[in-house]
Amino acid sequence: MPRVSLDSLVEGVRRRETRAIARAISLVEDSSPMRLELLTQLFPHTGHAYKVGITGAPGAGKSTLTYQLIPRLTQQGFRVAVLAVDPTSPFSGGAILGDRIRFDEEFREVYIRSLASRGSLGGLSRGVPPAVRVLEAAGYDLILIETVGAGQLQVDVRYVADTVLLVLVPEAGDVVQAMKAGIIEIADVYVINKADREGAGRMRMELRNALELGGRPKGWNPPILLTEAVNGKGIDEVVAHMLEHRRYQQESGGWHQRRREQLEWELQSLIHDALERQAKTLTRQLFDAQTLEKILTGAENPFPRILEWLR
Ligand SMILES: Nc1nc2c(ncn2[C@@H]2O[C@H](COP(=O)(O)OP(=O)(O)OP(=O)(O)O)[C@@H](O)[C@H]2O)c(=O)[nH]1
Ligand SMILES: [Mg+2]
Repeated sequence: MPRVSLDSLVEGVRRRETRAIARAISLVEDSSPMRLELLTQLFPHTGHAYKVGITGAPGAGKSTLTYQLIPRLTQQGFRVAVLAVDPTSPFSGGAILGDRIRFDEEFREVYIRSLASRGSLGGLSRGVPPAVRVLEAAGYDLILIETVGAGQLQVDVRYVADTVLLVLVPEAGDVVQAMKAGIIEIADVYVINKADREGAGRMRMELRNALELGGRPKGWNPPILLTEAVNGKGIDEVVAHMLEHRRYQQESGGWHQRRREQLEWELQSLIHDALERQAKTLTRQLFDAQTLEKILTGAENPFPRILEWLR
């Protein structure tokens, strides 16, 4: 893209034009060097948004909760955007699309975007930090990031969010599942949604016990809240505890530490993507068609070549 159109793209983002934002996010989602040029220009306008991760098993009620949070946060003066990290699973892909339409109709001021999967599980949320920068440059100051259930992806949310909400449902085994996925330790606020169903109170106790056994480090004591997202019940408390967690971190110095971890993770992801591109080229350089044939017949050993390159 020529310089002029990159400049006008940045201007469009700064003016909060929906099309420019969408275009910019697509550009930074891609691992081309172009994304770095765009990020270079956006950087001075970024870094200020409060990022909230909403994670949990498929169908736990993350989107419904998000839908309930938006008007309350807007009322508090936040300019809200939503990123839904979509693992393009046949179960959730449609749901996110459906959500989008519903969102778009009701909240015209709110920007909603799903980020596509790029294959590998670990790479799923790598598009999030650059997309966040685009949204920040556009003036959004609270970004809700919905990530669906697979283990690594859920855990990665810690590196993109300042506050992580874990949405559980009162079903036998949900706490155990979350523990196995390694998500229990990283949540800052626990939400037991669908509290209209039986067993929510029991689950709260079960979770509290699990957390005590886990021996969390001293400091923030994560609340366990009951909600009925479909009925809007308990949502005000979620907002209050979310913002309380932000305040706590800012006062305790945890904020700065966490931001540094996020930054390192973001940069590592970018470098990882860049190296991945280089790996393809390098492989072809080190191993041309003729060499591959030789290796297949056993006439040549491939590994010393890589070793030599490493040295
Ligand atoms: N009974 C009950 N149902 C709820 C509640 N909250 C959400 N649901 C329903 O649960 C279903 C899933 O809700 P979603 O908000 O789409 O869940 P999600 O976690 O975003 O789902 P994925 O994005 O597909 O992982 C929907 O049918 C909701 O109406 C609740 O508090 N009680
Ligand atoms: Mg959803």
